[in-house]
Amino acid sequence: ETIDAKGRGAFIVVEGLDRSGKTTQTKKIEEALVGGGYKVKLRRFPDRTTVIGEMINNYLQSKSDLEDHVIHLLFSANRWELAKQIEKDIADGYTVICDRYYYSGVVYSAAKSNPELSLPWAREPEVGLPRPDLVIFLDLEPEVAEERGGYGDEKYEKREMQEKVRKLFHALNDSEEEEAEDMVIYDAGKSVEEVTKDVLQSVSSVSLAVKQRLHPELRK
Ligand code: 2DT
Repeated sequence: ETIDAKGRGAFIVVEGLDRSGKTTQTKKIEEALVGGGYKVKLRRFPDRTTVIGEMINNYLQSKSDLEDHVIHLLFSANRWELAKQIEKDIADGYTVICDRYYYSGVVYSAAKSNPELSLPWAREPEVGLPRPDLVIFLDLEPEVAEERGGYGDEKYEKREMQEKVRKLFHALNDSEEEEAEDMVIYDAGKSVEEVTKDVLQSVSSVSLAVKQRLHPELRK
């Protein structure tokens, strides 16, 4: 079966806690889609290769300190500087698979429990970014994450932060917001193979629906 060259690609986001296997699953999705004849582009946020990305990287590695709103807006700006490219890739028929997106953006900032940085405030700079066709959330208990060899050294890789982030991801999924419509939660505590099997079910059906134009045009 050939793929309609004029059709758009799907926009698929993989979100999850540290150690949930996001990067592994992103690659598995890529392999499966390429094997299925799709054109695929991988992306990740933060994209540390840009000037803004370098500022984010310094912050995450505690080489610089930034006020909570400032770092939040830099993460957002890092998406905006690449948004047009994502739209173009999708319009050109690429399925874009993205390791983290603004769901992490909103949830990690809100998890800081800064009373002046609420979740609705955090959401506002993201309004108008391309909306994914599917957001996979790889859910993992922080205890299990620690059993997997512990967290790294970056800013948010602490037990307390991970617990809050996890709660907020679930709250987002249970909310009335449009984010909830796009999200599917999978148990990342299973083996890599089992998680891949689960994830590919959603990915296959969404990619096929987009290809067959059963999904709306890319939304904002
Ligand atoms: P990685 O370990 O996946 O590189 O993520 N983060 C990420 C935010 O706080 N806001 C955002 O908008 C994004 C995309 C999550 C690095 C850390 O950055 C956090 C973990």
